[in-house]
Amino acid sequence: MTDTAATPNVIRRADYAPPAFLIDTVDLEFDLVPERTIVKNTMRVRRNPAAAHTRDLELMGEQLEFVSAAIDAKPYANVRVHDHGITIEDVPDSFELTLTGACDPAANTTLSGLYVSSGNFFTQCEAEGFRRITWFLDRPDVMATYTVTLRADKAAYPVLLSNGNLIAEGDLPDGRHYAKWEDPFRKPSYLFALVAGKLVALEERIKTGSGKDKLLQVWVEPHDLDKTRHAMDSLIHSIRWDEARFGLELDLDRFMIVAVSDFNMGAMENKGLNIFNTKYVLANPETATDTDFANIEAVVGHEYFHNWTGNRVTCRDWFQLSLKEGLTVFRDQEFSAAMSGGDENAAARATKRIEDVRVLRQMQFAEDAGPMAHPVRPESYVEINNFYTMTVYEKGAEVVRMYQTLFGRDGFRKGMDLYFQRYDGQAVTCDDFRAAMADANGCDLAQYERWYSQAGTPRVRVTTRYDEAQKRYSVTLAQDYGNASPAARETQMGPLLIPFAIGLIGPDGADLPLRLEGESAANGTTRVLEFTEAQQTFTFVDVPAKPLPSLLRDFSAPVIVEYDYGDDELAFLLANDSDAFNRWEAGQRFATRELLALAARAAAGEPLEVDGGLVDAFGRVLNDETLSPSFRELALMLPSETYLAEQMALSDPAAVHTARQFVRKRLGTALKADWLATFDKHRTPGAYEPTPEAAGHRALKNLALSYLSELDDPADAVRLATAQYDAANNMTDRAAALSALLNTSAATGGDVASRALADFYTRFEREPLVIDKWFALQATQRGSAQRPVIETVRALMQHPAFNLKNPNRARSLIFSFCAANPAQFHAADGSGYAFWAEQVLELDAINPQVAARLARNLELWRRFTPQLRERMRAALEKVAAGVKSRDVREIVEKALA
Ligand code: B3K
Ligand code: ZN
Repeated sequence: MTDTAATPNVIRRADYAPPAFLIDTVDLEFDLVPERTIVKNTMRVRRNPAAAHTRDLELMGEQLEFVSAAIDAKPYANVRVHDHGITIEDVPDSFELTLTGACDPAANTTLSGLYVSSGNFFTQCEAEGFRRITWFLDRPDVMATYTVTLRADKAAYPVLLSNGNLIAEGDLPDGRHYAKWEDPFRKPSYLFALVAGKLVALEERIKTGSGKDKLLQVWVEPHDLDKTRHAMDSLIHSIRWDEARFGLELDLDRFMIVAVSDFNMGAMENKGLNIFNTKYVLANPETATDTDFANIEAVVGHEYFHNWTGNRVTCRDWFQLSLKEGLTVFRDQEFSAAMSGGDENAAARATKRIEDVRVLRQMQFAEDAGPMAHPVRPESYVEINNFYTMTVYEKGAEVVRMYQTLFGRDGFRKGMDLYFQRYDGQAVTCDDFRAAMADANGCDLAQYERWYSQAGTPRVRVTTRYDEAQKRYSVTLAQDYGNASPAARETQMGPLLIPFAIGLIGPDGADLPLRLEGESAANGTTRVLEFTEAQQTFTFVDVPAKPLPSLLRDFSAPVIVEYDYGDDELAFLLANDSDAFNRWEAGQRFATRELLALAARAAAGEPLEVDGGLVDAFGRVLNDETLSPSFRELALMLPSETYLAEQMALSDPAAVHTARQFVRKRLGTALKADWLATFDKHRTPGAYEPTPEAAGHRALKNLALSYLSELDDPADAVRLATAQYDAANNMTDRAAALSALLNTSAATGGDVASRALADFYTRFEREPLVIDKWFALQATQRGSAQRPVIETVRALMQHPAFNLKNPNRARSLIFSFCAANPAQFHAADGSGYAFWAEQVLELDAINPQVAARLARNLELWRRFTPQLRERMRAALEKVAAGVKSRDVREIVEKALA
């Protein structure tokens, strides 16, 4: 891949060229010392027969100190070391190259490459961290087999781990020791990993489906060993599920997970040696919430599933990132649905689907509406780490899910089987995946490519017509992108193939059998329409009475549906739709409409009043015992302030906050007796169990508590929350009680939370992940004119437990405030933006990847009210003027362009 002359920093998909050289084997020797680690790298290199001839070998390298070079074991002087790598001049066609260099892991605060955390060594190589360890063709289409020797002081680093199998270990002079690892599978450099330090493991031995013995280990610091069981169980469940659903077996004799507390993202799928943020490994009932337990299961699954989708078949270049990420997110979503009982139980499956769609709509739709909008397969980037996005992951997962919606589970499985049959051991493209799906199902998927190449969120406008005399019901679908952002608009070429699932509901609330014009008989009550034109009409016949359409059932495509439902129709769907997703959706539409109308009134300073129909509809859901508690909790939660603000022509977070609080209070007050009864009924006495059922009860009970905390008279909420806080045997209930107390304090201007807040800190002082929650709860609390949260946040920055260098801690305080407390962050005086600019610049000097994530928080600035918009622009310009890293620069320049 080459830079173009005009815009030297932009990498373009169109410029892909195969590597000039191939590297078949890599032998790495590490002498691990925190301030100066020596790396000796011996590679078998040859010219790539499929590439144009070049005289010199160019290898990438960053922040490395050159020590020596040799070709075929003889010192080699024709080398030039530069900022971005090394040039080995005039090389033979095939040779052994040895490069020795040094790096400084102790000083590496970027957490990319080799670094030290809590005195132990860890690596992070995806996407381009390997070049910070040694010089290499650090691109995913160069695949090699690796042998790794680690040498270190035995007392300080008793455990030495790398990818694959341990083939030798022993003592060395001067209190040192070594371990030698061999990974039999070819892999790209981004999957390399090593870990060294004082760690202990929970171990299990299992047999895979074909009867082979496997060793599973979860490595942590000694005091965390009591929090590893759930991660181990999640790993075993993942292995079993991938065998059963996709026929994919664990291919290595040993599979390791290691937890580290300083980590830029969630986890990393290094071959056989997954490295995880502690947040996605450590859990016991006292320290982790139900959500944490579920997230651990999902992330352990995700990284494990990468072993096939990502590692065995990898990406040709980073533009293909969604090939592995979209597919693997889809797989982890299906795994979590199965674990929650969703393979037998449609309601449990819908719960998972609702949670995933909520994330997609809140985060990915917003991304698609702003300056960072890009296709699932981006066309260009400045810094690849900025493209590990909601679009590549979550929209990418939807694009994979639609194959399954079109072909069914069996057809999807055929496509997956063909994909591995064709491409195992190779670095391939999104087109290759699509070809496997098309060929396995005997289908032409040419049009489907647009899902990979077009940015922006498609809109489907629906109009319907019932012909009483002919008993015909026609549904006309029209697709476009609405007023997409300029970044999205330039990618849009034509209509998409949209699988549009639909049902028709009769006046009695039951689904009607569906027969499309031209069919001989009715067939099912949900049909997936293949919608391929800009506009298309589908006609149902034998429709006895005017139905109500249930549109885009189970959210069958990542689009926005526009249809003019009346309030009574939404209430009817909320009460009757057989599609649990659309039941939830009807309630959300109803609430969103009401909330947006109220926000407009709040912005205009007009008095507020809530429609009685909404309160009644919510009351019916609350008391509907046929619905699972987890579904009721989701249906009764109002759309988030962030989502609502994005639906406004001009985002006005203060007005949205006023409207949403008003509705919360009204629902709390009007349904008080029901909330109290619900709270009581859904307690989970006895030992804590992280099962989906028990979690559903806790979620509904704690939602009741949160509505009660809105009441003018706080007595009930304070009594119940205090008792729950003191008696809790699990973190879900304790944190929910504390959150309710904080909310009541804000609602009443009182101070009923301080005792619990102080108790929480002392109780969990030695549990960093819980202290993260303590920071986050305060950063996201409701504020008031008298008590702006920014002041609390600034005070907490001075707390001895605050540490900007630890990403989890920075996220718990700074990101929580900037991204999850919109009403306070968007304070009219611009104080939130000034704080944001300061923190982005501070982080930029420490850890550009983390800084760039925070930098994205203002990218939708043009969509806000004029007063806020100008203050946001000023903050962005401040960052643009002081930024050092390529990561943050790309974000702010795109935002300001
Ligand atoms: N593949 C890693 C993400 C790496 C991010 C690099 N900035 C985790 C995952 O998606 O499984
Ligand atoms: Zn992934």
